[in-house]
Amino acid sequence: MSTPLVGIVMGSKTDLPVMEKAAKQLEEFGIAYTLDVMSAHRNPAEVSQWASGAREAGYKVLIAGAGRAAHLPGVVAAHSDLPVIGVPCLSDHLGGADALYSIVQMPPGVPVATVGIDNARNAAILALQILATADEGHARTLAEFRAEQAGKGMEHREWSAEGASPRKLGFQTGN
Ligand code: AIR
Repeated sequence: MSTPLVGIVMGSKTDLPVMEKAAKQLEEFGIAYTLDVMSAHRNPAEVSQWASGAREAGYKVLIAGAGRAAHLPGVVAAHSDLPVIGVPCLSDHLGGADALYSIVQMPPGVPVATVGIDNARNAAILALQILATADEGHARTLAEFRAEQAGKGMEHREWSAEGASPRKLGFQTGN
Protein backbone atom coordinates (compact mmCIF):
# COMPACT_ATOMS: atom_id res chain seq x y z
CA MET A 1 0.00 0.00 0.00
CA SER A 2 1.28 3.48 -0.84
CA THR A 3 1.86 6.21 1.76
CA PRO A 4 -1.48 7.49 3.08
CA LEU A 5 -2.17 10.95 1.67
CA VAL A 6 -5.30 11.68 3.68
CA GLY A 7 -5.64 11.32 7.44
CA ILE A 8 -9.17 10.94 8.74
CA VAL A 9 -9.78 11.46 12.46
CA MET A 10 -13.01 11.53 14.45
CA GLY A 11 -13.87 12.49 17.99
CA SER A 12 -15.56 9.21 18.89
CA LYS A 13 -16.27 5.78 17.49
CA THR A 14 -19.90 6.90 17.45
CA ASP A 15 -18.98 9.22 14.55
CA LEU A 16 -17.99 6.25 12.41
CA PRO A 17 -21.29 5.85 10.51
CA VAL A 18 -20.76 9.39 9.21
CA MET A 19 -16.99 9.38 8.78
CA GLU A 20 -16.83 6.04 6.99
CA LYS A 21 -18.55 7.75 4.07
CA ALA A 22 -15.35 9.74 3.57
CA ALA A 23 -13.28 6.57 3.79
CA LYS A 24 -15.49 4.76 1.27
CA GLN A 25 -15.30 7.66 -1.18
CA LEU A 26 -11.50 7.86 -0.88
CA GLU A 27 -11.34 4.12 -1.55
CA GLU A 28 -13.39 4.62 -4.71
CA PHE A 29 -10.92 7.32 -5.76
CA GLY A 30 -7.99 4.99 -5.04
CA ILE A 31 -6.54 7.35 -2.43
CA ALA A 32 -4.68 5.79 0.49
CA TYR A 33 -5.85 7.04 3.89
CA THR A 34 -5.74 6.28 7.59
CA LEU A 35 -8.71 6.39 9.95
CA ASP A 36 -8.31 7.10 13.68
CA VAL A 37 -10.42 7.99 16.68
CA MET A 38 -9.09 10.73 18.97
CA SER A 39 -10.97 13.29 20.96
CA ALA A 40 -9.78 16.88 21.30
CA HIS A 41 -11.15 16.86 24.84
CA ARG A 42 -10.56 13.31 26.02
CA ASN A 43 -7.15 12.74 24.39
CA PRO A 44 -5.72 16.22 23.77
CA ALA A 45 -2.09 15.05 23.90
CA GLU A 46 -2.64 12.38 21.22
CA VAL A 47 -4.42 14.87 18.96
CA SER A 48 -1.59 17.36 19.33
CA GLN A 49 1.05 14.71 18.62
CA TRP A 50 -0.76 13.30 15.58
CA ALA A 51 -1.49 16.68 13.99
CA SER A 52 1.99 18.07 14.69
CA GLY A 53 3.60 15.12 12.89
CA ALA A 54 1.09 14.86 10.04
CA ARG A 55 3.13 16.66 7.36
CA GLU A 56 6.24 14.68 8.19
CA ALA A 57 4.21 11.48 8.08
CA GLY A 58 3.44 12.24 4.43
CA TYR A 59 -0.19 13.36 4.64
CA LYS A 60 -1.35 16.06 2.23
CA VAL A 61 -4.87 16.67 3.54
CA LEU A 62 -6.49 16.03 6.93
CA ILE A 63 -10.20 15.33 7.48
CA ALA A 64 -11.54 15.73 11.02
CA GLY A 65 -15.10 15.03 12.12
CA ALA A 66 -16.79 15.49 15.47
CA GLY A 67 -20.13 16.25 17.02
CA ARG A 68 -21.36 18.52 19.83
CA ALA A 69 -18.58 20.98 20.88
CA ALA A 70 -16.63 19.84 17.85
CA HIS A 71 -13.18 21.26 18.50
CA LEU A 72 -11.20 18.45 16.88
CA PRO A 73 -10.90 20.01 13.39
CA GLY A 74 -9.83 23.36 14.87
CA VAL A 75 -7.28 21.81 17.20
CA VAL A 76 -5.86 19.74 14.33
CA ALA A 77 -5.63 22.94 12.24
CA ALA A 78 -3.88 24.68 15.13
CA HIS A 79 -1.18 22.01 15.16
CA SER A 80 -0.73 21.49 11.41
CA ASP A 81 -0.29 23.72 8.37
CA LEU A 82 -1.86 21.08 6.10
CA PRO A 83 -5.34 21.83 4.74
CA VAL A 84 -7.93 20.61 7.25
CA ILE A 85 -11.48 19.71 6.22
CA GLY A 86 -14.00 19.64 9.04
CA VAL A 87 -17.11 17.48 9.15
CA PRO A 88 -19.81 18.52 11.63
CA CYS A 89 -21.49 15.33 12.90
CA LEU A 90 -25.13 15.36 13.89
CA SER A 91 -25.83 14.57 17.53
CA ASP A 92 -29.15 14.21 19.31
CA HIS A 93 -29.16 17.90 20.21
CA LEU A 94 -29.46 21.20 18.34
CA GLY A 95 -29.77 19.55 14.93
CA GLY A 96 -26.01 19.52 14.38
CA ALA A 97 -25.77 23.32 14.58
CA ASP A 98 -23.55 22.96 17.66
CA ALA A 99 -20.91 21.05 15.69
CA LEU A 100 -21.34 23.17 12.56
CA TYR A 101 -20.74 26.45 14.38
CA SER A 102 -17.88 24.99 16.42
CA ILE A 103 -16.10 23.97 13.22
CA VAL A 104 -16.95 26.76 10.80
CA GLN A 105 -16.38 29.72 13.14
CA MET A 106 -12.60 29.47 13.31
CA PRO A 107 -10.68 32.62 14.20
CA PRO A 108 -9.01 34.47 11.33
CA GLY A 109 -5.66 32.90 10.51
CA VAL A 110 -6.52 29.27 11.24
CA PRO A 111 -9.08 28.12 8.68
CA VAL A 112 -10.95 24.83 8.57
CA ALA A 113 -12.73 24.06 5.28
CA THR A 114 -16.14 23.03 6.59
CA VAL A 115 -18.56 20.76 4.74
CA GLY A 116 -22.24 20.31 5.53
CA ILE A 117 -23.61 18.47 8.55
CA ASP A 118 -22.83 14.73 8.18
CA ASN A 119 -21.52 15.32 4.64
CA ALA A 120 -18.29 13.36 5.00
CA ARG A 121 -18.48 12.32 1.36
CA ASN A 122 -17.98 15.94 0.32
CA ALA A 123 -14.89 16.05 2.53
CA ALA A 124 -13.38 13.20 0.50
CA ILE A 125 -14.28 14.89 -2.78
CA LEU A 126 -12.70 18.15 -1.60
CA ALA A 127 -9.60 16.22 -0.54
CA LEU A 128 -9.36 14.81 -4.06
CA GLN A 129 -9.72 18.31 -5.50
CA ILE A 130 -6.86 19.55 -3.31
CA LEU A 131 -4.66 16.60 -4.32
CA ALA A 132 -5.58 17.14 -7.97
CA THR A 133 -4.00 20.62 -7.98
CA ALA A 134 -0.57 19.01 -7.88
CA ASP A 135 -0.97 15.56 -9.42
CA GLU A 136 -2.04 14.51 -12.92
CA GLY A 137 -3.35 11.11 -11.80
CA HIS A 138 -5.66 12.66 -9.20
CA ALA A 139 -6.72 15.31 -11.73
CA ARG A 140 -7.80 12.50 -14.09
CA THR A 141 -9.74 10.78 -11.28
CA LEU A 142 -11.47 14.09 -10.56
CA ALA A 143 -12.34 14.62 -14.24
CA GLU A 144 -13.81 11.10 -14.45
CA PHE A 145 -15.82 11.65 -11.28
CA ARG A 146 -17.21 14.94 -12.59
CA ALA A 147 -18.11 13.37 -15.94
CA GLU A 148 -19.90 10.50 -14.23
CA GLN A 149 -21.81 12.94 -12.02
CA ALA A 150 -22.80 15.05 -15.04
CA GLY A 151 -24.04 11.85 -16.71
CA LYS A 152 -26.29 11.11 -13.75
CA GLY A 153 -27.58 14.68 -13.87
CA MET A 154 -28.44 14.22 -17.56
CA GLU A 155 -30.41 11.06 -16.73
CA HIS A 156 -32.52 13.17 -14.38
CA ARG A 157 -32.97 15.79 -17.10
CA GLU A 158 -34.04 13.14 -19.59
CA TRP A 159 -36.56 11.86 -17.05
CA SER A 160 -38.08 15.32 -16.73
CA ALA A 161 -37.99 15.91 -20.50
CA GLU A 162 -40.13 12.80 -20.98
CA GLY A 163 -42.92 14.96 -19.60
CA ALA A 164 -43.11 16.12 -16.02
CA SER A 165 -46.87 15.67 -15.77
CA PRO A 166 -48.61 16.54 -12.48
CA ARG A 167 -49.38 12.81 -12.08
CA LYS A 168 -45.68 11.89 -12.44
CA LEU A 169 -44.85 14.41 -9.77
CA GLY A 170 -47.44 12.87 -7.48
CA PHE A 171 -49.86 15.83 -7.54
CA GLN A 172 -53.63 15.38 -7.46
CA THR A 173 -55.31 16.90 -10.48
CA GLY A 174 -58.67 18.29 -9.38
CA ASN A 175 -60.60 18.47 -12.64
N1 AIR B 1 -16.69 14.61 21.03
C1 AIR B 1 -15.86 13.75 21.65
N2 AIR B 1 -14.88 14.45 22.23
C2 AIR B 1 -15.06 15.74 21.98
C3 AIR B 1 -16.23 15.85 21.23
N3 AIR B 1 -16.78 16.98 20.76
C4 AIR B 1 -17.89 14.32 20.27
C5 AIR B 1 -17.77 13.11 19.37
C6 AIR B 1 -19.19 12.64 19.21
C7 AIR B 1 -19.87 13.19 20.48
O1 AIR B 1 -18.93 14.00 21.14
O2 AIR B 1 -17.17 13.52 18.15
O3 AIR B 1 -19.82 13.18 18.08
C8 AIR B 1 -20.35 12.10 21.43
O4 AIR B 1 -19.27 11.23 21.72
P1 AIR B 1 -19.50 9.85 22.56
O5 AIR B 1 -18.17 9.15 22.55
O6 AIR B 1 -19.95 10.23 23.92
O7 AIR B 1 -20.54 9.10 21.78
